[in-house]
Amino acid sequence: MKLGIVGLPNVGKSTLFNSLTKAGAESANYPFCTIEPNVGVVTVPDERLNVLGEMYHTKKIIPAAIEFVDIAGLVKGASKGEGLGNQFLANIREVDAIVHVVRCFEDSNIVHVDGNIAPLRDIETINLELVFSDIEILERRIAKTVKLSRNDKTAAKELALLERLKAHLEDGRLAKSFETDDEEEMEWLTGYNLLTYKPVIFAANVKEDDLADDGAGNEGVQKVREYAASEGFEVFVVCAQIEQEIAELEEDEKKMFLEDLGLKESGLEKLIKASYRILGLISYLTAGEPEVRAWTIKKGTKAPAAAGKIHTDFERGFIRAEVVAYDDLIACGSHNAAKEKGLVRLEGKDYVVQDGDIMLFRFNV
Ligand SMILES: Nc1nc2c(ncn2[C@@H]2O[C@H](COP(=O)(O)OP(=O)(O)OP(=O)(O)O)[C@@H](O)[C@H]2O)c(=O)[nH]1
Ligand SMILES: [Mg+2]
Repeated sequence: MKLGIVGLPNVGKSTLFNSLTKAGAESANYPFCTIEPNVGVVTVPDERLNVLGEMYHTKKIIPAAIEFVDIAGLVKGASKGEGLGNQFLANIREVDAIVHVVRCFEDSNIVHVDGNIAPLRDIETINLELVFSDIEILERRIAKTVKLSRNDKTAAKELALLERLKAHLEDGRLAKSFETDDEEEMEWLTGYNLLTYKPVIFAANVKEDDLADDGAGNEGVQKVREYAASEGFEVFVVCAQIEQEIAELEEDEKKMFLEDLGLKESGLEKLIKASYRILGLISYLTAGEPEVRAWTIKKGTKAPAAAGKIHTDFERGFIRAEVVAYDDLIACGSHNAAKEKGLVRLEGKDYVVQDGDIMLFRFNV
């Protein structure tokens, strides 16, 4: 899973990126601090892995991982070369979802490129730049398709789609709200990798005081929430600066620090949960003495495709899977005990893998 971070300059993107990835990217109080993209990987916290690790006396625990890409800030007119331009958006064309950092904190010491705190205006600015960047992609695609379309029906159909899509974006709307039930069109639309077709998670960056009530008392956050709800996007409230401090603490110190702030989980945990939700992801697990590991799949994935995450041979030569639900395994205390109780099932190729399933694949190639 890959997430790309966007937002205006100086809103806390790199601060958040650092707190998530501990990658130590440069962050400073001036716009356009980030020029070259920063890439970092974080592991997905999953308490179940540690429990399994103890049960199996495991040598190695491998959690699922998420890659973050932190890029330069966008300003109004970036598509026309303002600020650092918009070329760097190419670095996030391939991400699964976008984390859009919106400044919702007042601090006269931290420069806001547009002069004052106005979350909805800022969102609009960024959205428009993403839309313009998508239009550029479509225009290139149109130029390629025009010639082909003269004596190729499929190309002509695609050209018509491209023109409709472009008109939609030129109205200032996101590709995500473009409607079609034609399967071929849907496939094309997905294939263009348009930024405004991707799911968005807003990170409302607030000051420390706004954390305890999850931003309820912050008017800007409320507006972001309303907007996000209308588009079907997620919001999480975070204080990037505090997150950075939390990230530097040891595990037990972290818990105490969060409790003091009246929080149950860190921003990273909130973000990961939101990403899983928005992308429809779950984890299945594999467990044994050599390693305990989490594997990320889409909800609804069947056993062979899930096996393919481990190795393509597992999918190609899939015979069946031995499955036990995490809660059953823990309740029984061991794999053998679960087996005796009949809780270890044999499942075939139509089995839909569930979150927390502990899987063992039988295959033959
Ligand atoms: N008060 C306060 N300051 C913050 C917070 N988050 C970030 N900052 C400060 O804002 C400034 C800019 O932060 P960066 O993380 O570099 O911002 P950016 O969005 O990556 O900026 P560019 O790379 O220039 O686009 C730094 O001085 C941060 O310390 C926050 O939650 N509260
Ligand atoms: Mg930055």
